[in-house]
Amino acid sequence: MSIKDEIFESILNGDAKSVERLVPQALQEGISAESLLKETLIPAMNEVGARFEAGDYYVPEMLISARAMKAGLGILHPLLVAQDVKPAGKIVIGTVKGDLHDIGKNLVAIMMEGAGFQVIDLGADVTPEKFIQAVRENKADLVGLSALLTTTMPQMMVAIDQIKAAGLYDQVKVIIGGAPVTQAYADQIGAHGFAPDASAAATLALRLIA
Ligand code: B1M
Repeated sequence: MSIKDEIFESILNGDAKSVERLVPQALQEGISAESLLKETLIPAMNEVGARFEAGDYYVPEMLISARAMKAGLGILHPLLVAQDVKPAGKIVIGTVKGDLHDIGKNLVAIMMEGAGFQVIDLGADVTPEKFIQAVRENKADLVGLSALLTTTMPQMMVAIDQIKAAGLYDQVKVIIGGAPVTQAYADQIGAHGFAPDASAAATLALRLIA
């Protein structure tokens, strides 16, 4: 079994300790952080999702796999973020109210940092009021909303409507993303942009503030 396969299996088994041991070993063997992320960590979480959908995994399995994924991400984080970059702008980011999925959002935050943004990460289950408060306090240029559930997607619209009502819509660009989110949905709810993945989100953010 290759080391990448071992990491993949460790995430499926929720074995964070092995992930913590194997990821640095893989890096030492010359495998890049980006390829570990794109070819191993993310596909492993997709497989976890497929197993959950098939009824082979339940919420506890998803949770421990998510912990193992986060352990790997934590090791890759400094390698994915460029050092000594002048701040390109400020982004307030979070997963919307009612939604606890934060791995994709964390990845977007890492890529934003890598692109030179100062990231104010509000975590998961974030109310529109918290987004608005953070935009005001930090004079943010962008707001990033993440949602992984079809049932929490409408919270993106609620957040955008409240950003409009607070008179901030002309000052901040709102970008949205997450597995069920589409460009059509972004257009429908008045987001300034949609990105399908974390790297695209960073590129979009740079374009929107240019
Ligand atoms: Co949940 N879950 N989950 N889960 N979970 C999904 C999302 C699901 C698709 C699984 C499935 O059925 N196949 C399904 C949603 C179905 C739907 O709505 N259509 C689901 C469900 C049903 C649930 C619960 C309701 C289960 C239950 O309790 N019965 C429950 C809901 C809890 C809640 O939020 N209120 C639940 C709970 C959980 C855990 C807590 C156990 C755990 C989350 C732990 C955590 O995040 N800390 C969990 C997990 C791990 C998953 C799966 C397996 C993996 C998600 C993930 O981390 N993916 C997921 C299945 C799947 O997605 N394949 C699933 C890896 C990550 C890198 O990808 O988040 O898509 P992703 O992010 C990508 C892009 O989407 C994009 O960039 C990222 C990287 O490239 N992106 C953005 C994300 N945000 C962005 C923002 C942007 C731009 C791009 O701009 C701002």
